[in-house]
Amino acid sequence: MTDTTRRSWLQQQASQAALLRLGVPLMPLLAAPTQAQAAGSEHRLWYRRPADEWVQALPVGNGRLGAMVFGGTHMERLQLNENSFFSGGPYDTTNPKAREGLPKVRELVFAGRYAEAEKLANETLLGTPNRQMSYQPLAELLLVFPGLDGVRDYERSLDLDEAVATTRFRAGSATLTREVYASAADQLIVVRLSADKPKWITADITLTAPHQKSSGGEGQHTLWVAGTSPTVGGIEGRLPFECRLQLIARGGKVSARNGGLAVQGADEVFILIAGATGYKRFDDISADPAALNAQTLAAALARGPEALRQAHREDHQALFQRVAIDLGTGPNGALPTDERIARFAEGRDPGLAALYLQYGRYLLLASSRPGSRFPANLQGLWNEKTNPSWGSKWTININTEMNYWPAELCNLGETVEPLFAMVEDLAITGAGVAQKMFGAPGWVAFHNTDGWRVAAPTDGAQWGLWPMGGVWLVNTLWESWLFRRDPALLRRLYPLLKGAAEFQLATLVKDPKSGFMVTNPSVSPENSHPHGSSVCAGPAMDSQLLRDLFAYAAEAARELRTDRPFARDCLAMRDRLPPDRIGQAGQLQEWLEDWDLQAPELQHRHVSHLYALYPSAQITPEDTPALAAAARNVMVRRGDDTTGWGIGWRINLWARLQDGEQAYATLNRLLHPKRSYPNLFDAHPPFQIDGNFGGAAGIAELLLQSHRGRITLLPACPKAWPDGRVRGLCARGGFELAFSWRGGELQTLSIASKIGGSTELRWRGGQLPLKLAAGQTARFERRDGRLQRL
Ligand code: FUC
Repeated sequence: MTDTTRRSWLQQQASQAALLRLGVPLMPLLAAPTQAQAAGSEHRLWYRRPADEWVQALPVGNGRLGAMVFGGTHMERLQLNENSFFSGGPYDTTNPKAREGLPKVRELVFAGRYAEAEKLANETLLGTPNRQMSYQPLAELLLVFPGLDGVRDYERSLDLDEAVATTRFRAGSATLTREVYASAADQLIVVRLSADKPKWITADITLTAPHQKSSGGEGQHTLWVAGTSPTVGGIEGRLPFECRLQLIARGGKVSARNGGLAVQGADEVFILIAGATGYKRFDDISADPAALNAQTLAAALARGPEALRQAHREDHQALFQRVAIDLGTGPNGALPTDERIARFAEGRDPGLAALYLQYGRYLLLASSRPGSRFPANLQGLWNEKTNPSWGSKWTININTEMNYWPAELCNLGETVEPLFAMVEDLAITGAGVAQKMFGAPGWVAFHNTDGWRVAAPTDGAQWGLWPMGGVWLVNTLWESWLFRRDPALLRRLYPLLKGAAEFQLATLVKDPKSGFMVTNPSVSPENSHPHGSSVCAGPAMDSQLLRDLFAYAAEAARELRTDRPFARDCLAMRDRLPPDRIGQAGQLQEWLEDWDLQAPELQHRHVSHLYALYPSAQITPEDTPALAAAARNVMVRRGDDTTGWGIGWRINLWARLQDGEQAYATLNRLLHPKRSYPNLFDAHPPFQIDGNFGGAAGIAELLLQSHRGRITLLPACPKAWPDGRVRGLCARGGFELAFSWRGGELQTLSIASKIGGSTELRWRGGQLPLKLAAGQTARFERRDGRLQRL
């Protein structure tokens, strides 16, 4: 067997095994390969030109180390990142003045003197300093290929299934191939240079870093650069880093030249790249990056390039291949990816939406893996700038949460692990803020955090004075419990939930007008109300988040048979929160008072008060039709023309409103050159990865929803995808599904329970209660116009 036929044979076996595991009838799902599959474009981004700009380069990542691959012919550039590399060093912005300022700010808010409240909050309630540290680029690898003539037949691609970026072209009489991947299994990035003729690899190799203090090499096969993080805003740069490479040349000659390495006439070359920092924890930077890198490279050398590649493939595919999706194909599917994006609106390329979902899964795997304490940041882990937009850190009033929306649904629960780690750290730093700034128990986090896990409010009260960042994070982690029902996960989550709830129980105050218990001060994320500020009391989103938090904390306590009085307090407080209200225009109200229509920015990108519709399920068309109609009213008023992540959120919201056509129209805004760069990175603009993840989750949400004890198949499948099939999506309650549809009608369904349990299945024209034992699969097929259990 050739490599390619062996590979596709292996893939086929893997997907057949997965289908058999799910008990899916093989015939309808293993029909003849589609056009896209035949052309191999199902999982590929590809281009006819090298990248001129960073947002044309292709990302690889192992959850900790990442590279952007430019694919130049005479010069290749790899821009490298390591996800713990932040400016500054351990620091704490807790502001003790807050204890004094807090009661006054509260009074001003309740007196309706919002602008004064905001001013005083800026003086007393913000962290000091009120700026956080930013994520930094690690290093750059440059490869210069002298003497290449007659370059032609160029193509570069990213194969999502192999997790390899490939550049291939002809020069002179040879075909040259360059492959780059980031291995989670061996914790390094590997570059392979090869040719179909011997002695064709000649290259000059240099390694540099924006924060470089020293560099060198050992022998003729190693290069390293080292330095420390920059000092920013008075926070001393103390985090050491090192990036180190090891060359393996087969044939030819290697020599040291101009601080780099020169390879002459080799048959094949491998460059192994390791990167690390001193980061151990937010308050401990004592790791030795040079020693870590030397160890990583020594272990890799001992294993050899072929073993590395195989380990990478197995590790990646075990996760990536859990989901397969086919939304049909069209003529534009055969075009290079940038052209597909430019022409998506023509409606001749349903496969691009499937690719977008799989790219979201690929990016999540590449930027969030167990073993790292850093969840996917605003740019995943890819950043070339020393002063990136919004610090390329974690904005936790939507963006970080959105990053994890596809995680469980798209069968990559493992990727949530670094988010857990970050929240565990925030529960420590946030306990300091709770105590020293609010005199409260538990923990709190506001709208942003950085690599040092800063939990105090930052930037300015207008954005930062939102004591719900931690709440939204734990509510996000709760989703993992809902999907997996893993008792170990619940035990780990419980102290985080409890601490978040304790802070809120202690700090909610009674609204003198309504008598409800509300947050004060707070904001409805980033949206100004008509009274000269965004600072307010009890915005709808806060109450929605708290309704979930208190319910989850009480449920967790009950599951774990602990803390009965605490659980009772949570439920009692839950009853005292303001309910969602419908305002004068029939809209779901954003604030306690009906200010919505007077707000200065009627099309604001944040739709915070729609949290109750998605990602929460407090509002659904079936259970709360009046509130669902009011949410819809907000959607129409706000409009869908917004930032990348704003569009990502709206796709999910339309999906929950079961409006497949509007969701699809919104998806068209995302899969458009204005909101997707040539490398399919989401454009806020600038690049922000949340839109990729929100969009991927949204595409899945159109096909499958599971909340409130029901699983709905094709709840909002747009007409543009009349026929399709999907395998491996997950539903809350520990279910995994495969299903196919034709003419928008469900044809086959296979649902497996991992842990045993009941649910209610719904599809257009039918519903059915279902109870499965652990490991049991139920299969259905449409026969005589009806879905029948086999
Ligand atoms: C919030 C959003 C912005 C941006 C930033 C990172 O402030 O309002 O649109 O996404 O986070």
